[in-house]
Amino acid sequence: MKAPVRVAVTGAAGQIGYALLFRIAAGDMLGPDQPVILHLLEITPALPALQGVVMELNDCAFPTLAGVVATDDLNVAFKDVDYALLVGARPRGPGMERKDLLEANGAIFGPQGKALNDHASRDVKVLVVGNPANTNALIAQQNAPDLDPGCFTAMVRLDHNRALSQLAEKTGAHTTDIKKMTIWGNHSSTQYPDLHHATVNGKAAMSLVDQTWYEADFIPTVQQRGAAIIKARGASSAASAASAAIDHMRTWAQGTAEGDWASMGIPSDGSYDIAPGVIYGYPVTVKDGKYTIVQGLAINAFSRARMDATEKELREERAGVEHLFAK
Ligand code: NAX
Repeated sequence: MKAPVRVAVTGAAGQIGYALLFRIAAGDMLGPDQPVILHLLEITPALPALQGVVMELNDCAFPTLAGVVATDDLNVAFKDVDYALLVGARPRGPGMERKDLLEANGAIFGPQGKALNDHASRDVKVLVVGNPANTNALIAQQNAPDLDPGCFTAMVRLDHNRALSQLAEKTGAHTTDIKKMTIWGNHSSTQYPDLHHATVNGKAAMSLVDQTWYEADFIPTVQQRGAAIIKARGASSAASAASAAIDHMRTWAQGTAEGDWASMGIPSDGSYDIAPGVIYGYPVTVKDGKYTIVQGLAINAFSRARMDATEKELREERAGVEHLFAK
């Protein structure tokens, strides 16, 4: 067994938290030889429920669970953490405008960014799941001036996995037969799931499906999948979101397979003419804990228009939260 690492999870008593913590503790995220100490953050009223979750975690007697810290104090939650999964967020209430939502989440992710800045490991890997995930990640990053901006990422892996599942079903393949799936942009309905570079058993995905299915079926199904789950289940995606968060962190820690890539929401460096700084979904390869944007992909006019539309939304969101950035 390796020395334990510290993993913070916020919103730990919520429904994604309940699907996530047991898998992290079981070694699904960092491997069966990597013990973890969980740092669980909740708001004060949820601490009794969180205690119940801690009791259950202990009752699993996981070989890879080396300790649990449960707290409502940011400074305790992020002390020396190597990984942070920021799940807890303010949901959109009735009549709430996007501006109010961004503002309410700013009040959560600004202080969390500052606490990570002050207490976390210097190469902490931060994944924001709580929506609006990309812009929440930006707010946290902009309140953590002493950390590398690249420490902050947002989750588009659920969209990536949904796209794999749709394409696998359409082509009669398994998701593991598909390589080079890409989600560009925002984790919102403007995201662009791009099949132009994907392969199924080595064949170009676009040669196996027609443009009408791609445009009228595949893209909207992936974009609207979250709403479809809420309609069917009466609650938002939880187990699949938790699974995607595990995938995102495992890829970041352990790397991408040769000949494949993953989609991650990361700070734009201007690649593919996306505004620098916004947290944008890109295809990335990962090696030794560092992600690199896949370069040189041919972008046709269809893709360009969709990549620009989701970038525009992210620039607008950024303009709405700039006053929340640390000076
Ligand atoms: P729940 O409402 O079940 O749980 C959220 C938990 O966060 C609650 O226990 C709440 O007490 C806690 N919380 C709220 N403010 C907090 C704070 N300041 N510090 C610590 N904890 C806090 O929501 P759940 O279904 O678990 O979803 C969590 C977030 O994930 C939501 O914002 C949701 O929109 C987002 N999602 C993101 C997805 C993605 O792909 N990026 C997909 C799934 C999900 O919709």
